[in-house]
Amino acid sequence: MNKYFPEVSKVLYEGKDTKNPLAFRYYDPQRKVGDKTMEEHLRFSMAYWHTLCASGVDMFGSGTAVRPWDKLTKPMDIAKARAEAAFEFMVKMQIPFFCFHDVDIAPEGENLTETFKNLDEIAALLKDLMKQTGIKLLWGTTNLFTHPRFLHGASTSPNADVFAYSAARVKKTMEITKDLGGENYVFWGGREGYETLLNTDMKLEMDNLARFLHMAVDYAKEIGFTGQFLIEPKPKEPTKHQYDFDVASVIGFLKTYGLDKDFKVNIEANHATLAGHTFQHELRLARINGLLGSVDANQGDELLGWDTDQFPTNLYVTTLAMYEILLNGGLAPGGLNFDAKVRRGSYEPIDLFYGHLAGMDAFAHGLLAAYKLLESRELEDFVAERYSSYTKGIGEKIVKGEVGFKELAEYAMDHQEIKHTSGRQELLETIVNKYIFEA
Ligand code: XUL
Ligand code: CO
Repeated sequence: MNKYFPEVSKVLYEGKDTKNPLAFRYYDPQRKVGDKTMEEHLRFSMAYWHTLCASGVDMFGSGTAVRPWDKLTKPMDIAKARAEAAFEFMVKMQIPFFCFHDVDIAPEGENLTETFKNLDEIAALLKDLMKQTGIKLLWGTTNLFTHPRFLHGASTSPNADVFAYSAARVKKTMEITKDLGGENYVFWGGREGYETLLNTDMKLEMDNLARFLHMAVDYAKEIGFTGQFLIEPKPKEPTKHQYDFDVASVIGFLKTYGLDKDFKVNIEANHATLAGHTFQHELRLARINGLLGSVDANQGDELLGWDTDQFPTNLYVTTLAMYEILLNGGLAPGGLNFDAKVRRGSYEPIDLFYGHLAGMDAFAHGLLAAYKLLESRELEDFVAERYSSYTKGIGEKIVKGEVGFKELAEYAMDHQEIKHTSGRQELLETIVNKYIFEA
């Protein structure tokens, strides 16, 4: 496996002082952090679409990326070359998992029969490459948003034929995901939202989205697919308003429609910021509700209000993300999938290595800092003390449900002088910084 990236050999851990730009400074896969290795904690995954398929096209210009595997002419030959390039890349980068949409791995045919035939052929090749390398499938998903047939959505389309067609595509991708031993299956609601309420039956669309997900759960049971189902929230893009807006909306949706036992969430950092939340907020909300399943690791740009899908390099953010993930007891069977692409100006194949390396080291550093921060209990002890009024006296009675407004009003009459304590935000930020400096 040395055909598509001959200029790069296996990227290894060399430690923080290395001058080698193609070596890990922090990611040391077999290093133990607590009772797990870094590899087990982080469960890194490559996104097939950004790494193998993205060409660097944007609203103002055509593709710039130099991708030797795309030089062939027949679509199926390109698909095979992409698969080989993908595994060469993952082996060299020491990435143990990958994720794909159906259309990333195989071209669509003239009709469903041909499309499924193409998928079967490439899935067999992937299976073989997985066997040769030990690389595993983190999740599969179906692209129900690029083709014009999905212009009004998929399961939320006003056209029932689109609903049926979408079901056929998800059914097939689920079968392939199962066959490849995929550990999860993701639903990102690509165009499951609306542009204007003037032409939209919101109630029917949301009911249909739930019907579609119930059918997916039923079919998984029927074929014995035991992977975790995940919903990936995003507030907008491509539609003005997506139904899976953020973690809070998804929790409400899952509970309303009786789907909360079958789904968890796949949280993407850039989607969190588009929704006006921090990444940590979304991870926390999912975690405390028992729904944190997996992560799409990337970051946006502070000055741009769209989904730039950049490689994650912000150590403050990776540290606080790993803090939530450690408190979650890890992500398995989920993982950290780099839903990230190199910038249009970073057009050479080697830039794919620099991008993933930056993200892997940023998360490995975040893991070390977060582990020490948690071990110290500096934040936990502070927070416990801050809420200690609920562990005794009237607070304990509130928590235990022993008092109502009448008793509280009586109590308040005798306790009108309120004594606060400082929130000490700056002190706590200094503590977090200390663990980042020291990692
Ligand atoms: C789009 C996005 C998708 C999903 C999978 O913003 O994040 O790539 O992760 O469909
Ligand atoms: Co994503």
